[in-house]
Amino acid sequence: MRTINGDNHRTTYLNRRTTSTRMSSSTMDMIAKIEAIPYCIDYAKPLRFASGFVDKADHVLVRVTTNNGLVGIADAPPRPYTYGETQESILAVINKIMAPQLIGTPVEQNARVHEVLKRTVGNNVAKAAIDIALWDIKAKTANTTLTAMLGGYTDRLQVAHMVGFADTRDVLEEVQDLTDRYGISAYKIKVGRRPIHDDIEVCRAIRREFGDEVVLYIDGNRGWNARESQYVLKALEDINLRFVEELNPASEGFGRRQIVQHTNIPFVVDESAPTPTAVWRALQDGDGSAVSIKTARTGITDSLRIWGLCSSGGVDIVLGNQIDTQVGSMATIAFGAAFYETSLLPAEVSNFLDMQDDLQAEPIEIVDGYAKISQRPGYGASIDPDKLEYYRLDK
Ligand code: MUC
Ligand code: MG
Repeated sequence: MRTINGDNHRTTYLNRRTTSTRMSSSTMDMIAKIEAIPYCIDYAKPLRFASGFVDKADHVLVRVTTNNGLVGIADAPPRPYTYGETQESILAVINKIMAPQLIGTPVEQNARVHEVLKRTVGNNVAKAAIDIALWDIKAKTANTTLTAMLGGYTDRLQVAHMVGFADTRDVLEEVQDLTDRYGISAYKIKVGRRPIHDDIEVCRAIRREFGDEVVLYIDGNRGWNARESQYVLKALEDINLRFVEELNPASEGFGRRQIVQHTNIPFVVDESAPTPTAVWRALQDGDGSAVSIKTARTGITDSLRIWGLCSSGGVDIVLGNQIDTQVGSMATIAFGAAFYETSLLPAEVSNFLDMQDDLQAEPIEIVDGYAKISQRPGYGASIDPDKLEYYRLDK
């Protein structure tokens, strides 16, 4: 893998640190400012799924600045139907609770940062964004990519696209378009509708039209009950689904475990296991047999803990999509490329393609079905200032 660590680069950077007029008496980078900026960009193609729909990215851009002038960035996508957070709640919890407690904390003291964040219950997405922005700074400070800093396994990931509810004909057109334009050959189909046969037909049609090589899996977002889920698994047993995800609520304890025990297809826990502790419990209790890691909800620090659990225990990891922008997807790509176990399977990092625009200045390119990490220090988030000015809601 190509690295960006030229010696000149590093020397220049270190010189800047020792001569900077902005430098405090300490050379340590400390959190000086945390900004939470609400913005809104419409989707060209809304995504519909069993627990909700998204027709606009009404997100929060989180920007952390250090006393030495380094800046880390992250995107926070509110998902009320999954974690209870809204754009307003993310702004409030960052501005009123998290930022005041974190200002002055050295960036390198990750454990201290998390002791502070832990004092606030829930608010997964707000916490994750602060964590990602701080890791962006850590990698910039080390003048390396986040991927290299974490593990450096590869420089690209195969892409899986999430396909929302639509008529079979529209779904086939969408898949054909993504195949032709980007070479994408892995698809997660949103299911969980009634009548059940609408979803069965869509899945069968994709397998029939696009062949055996396409990686196909389904995500029910808890839309069905255990009996309906069992029925669908039986009806689709000949189309080689790679995974099934959250077909019914995990709270249907007995029914969920029956499904997981009786299918050969790895059952992915996503919204039922949004923290490392919940993942551990879900695996122990038999609520699932594979795990979705979403950096938008577990940042880098807790995603590392989940990767540790799964890679040690031989559990498949899918890199999930929180209906992320390019900035959010870049964090997922950077994390996923760091490890063998997170780069084995296609990663859901392409749904920004359905947005009308994006804040990211250097767009992610998907070529032959793969997305590459950015070679810039950090994880590659770069904000176009004019677009931010245009789309921000707090002017
Ligand atoms: C997914 O995998 O479930 C839909 C809702 C949400 O929170 O994430 C998305 C995708
Ligand atoms: Mg899911």
